[in-house]
Amino acid sequence: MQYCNPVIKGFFPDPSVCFANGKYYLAASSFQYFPGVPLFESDDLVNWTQIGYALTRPEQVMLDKIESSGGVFAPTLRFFGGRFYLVTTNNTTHQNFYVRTDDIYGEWSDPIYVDQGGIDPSLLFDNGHVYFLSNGEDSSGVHGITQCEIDILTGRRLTESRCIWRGSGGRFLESPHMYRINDRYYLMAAEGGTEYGHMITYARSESVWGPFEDYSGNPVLTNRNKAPYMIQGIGHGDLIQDKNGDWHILCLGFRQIHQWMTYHHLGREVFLVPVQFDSDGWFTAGNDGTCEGYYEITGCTGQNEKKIYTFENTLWNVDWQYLRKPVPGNYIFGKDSIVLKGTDVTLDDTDSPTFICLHQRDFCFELKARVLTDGGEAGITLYHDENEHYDIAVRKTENGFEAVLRLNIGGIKHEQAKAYLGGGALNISISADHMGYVFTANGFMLGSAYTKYLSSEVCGGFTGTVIGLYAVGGNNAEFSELEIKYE
Ligand code: 6LW
Repeated sequence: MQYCNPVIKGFFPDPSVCFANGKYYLAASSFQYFPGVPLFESDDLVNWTQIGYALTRPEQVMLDKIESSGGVFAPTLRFFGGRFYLVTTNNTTHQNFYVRTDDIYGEWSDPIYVDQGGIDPSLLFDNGHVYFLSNGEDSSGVHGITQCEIDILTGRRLTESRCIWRGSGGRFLESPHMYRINDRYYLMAAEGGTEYGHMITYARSESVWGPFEDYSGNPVLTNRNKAPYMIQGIGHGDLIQDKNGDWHILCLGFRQIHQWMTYHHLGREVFLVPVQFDSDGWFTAGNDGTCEGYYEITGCTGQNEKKIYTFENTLWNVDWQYLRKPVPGNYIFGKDSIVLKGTDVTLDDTDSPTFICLHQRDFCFELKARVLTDGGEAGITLYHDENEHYDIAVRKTENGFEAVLRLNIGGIKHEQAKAYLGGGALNISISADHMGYVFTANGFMLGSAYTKYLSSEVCGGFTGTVIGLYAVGGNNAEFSELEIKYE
């Protein structure tokens, strides 16, 4: 069957994948969002359903008042001996740690810290040993992919941290994963930085400590010379063999808003690329080392994407996320509605406003929602970070309630339009395509805004656009009748 990339749309970067109990499981980065590390399951590597998060308790990860794009960086998900392990970095506190669980649908353990620096930690379980890899400096100050052996029960280092590979020469060598395949060790990594020059490279060795021989065709996968193709930034991936014996890389990439507009606002998404091993045990990926939009796969019978998101067909603890360290008492969950209690913390603060979001999953959607507030301000925000967000809301002023559209771009705060209302209720619609958003209040168009100002090229950082419900100002705001319908 032919499938279409990306296989997970929207801001779910740095995918890592494992196979357990007949299913595939995938983890992604989450930065300042809580709960941390979204988890997905799949029967066929093409259709992915979110099942929850690994870091569900504030005690597991410090996100309080952290910078945007700080917090939880690239995770690695592994399954060994009936147990799942999820290793990641809190890049704000510069700590590498892992959590574990026997039930991926349940709670994960408290963090177990590993005394090795760098980011993008990974684990290899091999022959009674557990190796911990990250990018960074080894004990002698050599920079590259660094490895030590650990005691998996305690996280204690059993060896020195040693640099085992310095990459193929690209900048930002990161995302190491080691695999043992047919008695060889394959070390795959990313280079070039997570932008247009991003790429995947690898080397192999007879020993887990090297020396590693570089693949002569590196980079094995990149779209860096594929402009003006819509799919760019391909890199940071994990290798997996499917149930039919075929190999694939699940990696990140992003979709530009237009062939000649090098902006992406949906964040880095998940792409599935076929891998072929040759008779000498070297592998190639994609089409001459590039990632395309469509590939064939066996063992998959159809690609079924969820097109409509409502309060009724999403789960509060599976699909929704907050910023940083949310105050649980400010969220009252209903079956088909939610009440948000606004505080003084606003969307412009690097703190935890009363805010709950879904990721924007594709370019084109029609959103509808109803909000009723007894004061303050409440509405919907298309949010990239505290500096760049578009808010449509109802707010109370001295003269009564009004609908407002506020565009925040790099410190510029512009109120596009205001309309006086008879009360605190507002029907909001947002219509989105590749280029822009159109905002409507009670059937009247308030204004529009470009998607490109919510892009990573404008805003910087590692996150993508999310659709947030929010309340500010000591109010109670009820949201109901939410529908986000993707094209
Ligand atoms: C991540 C690094 C990267 O840790 O971006 O794409 C960083 N690669 O490997 C943040 O996602």
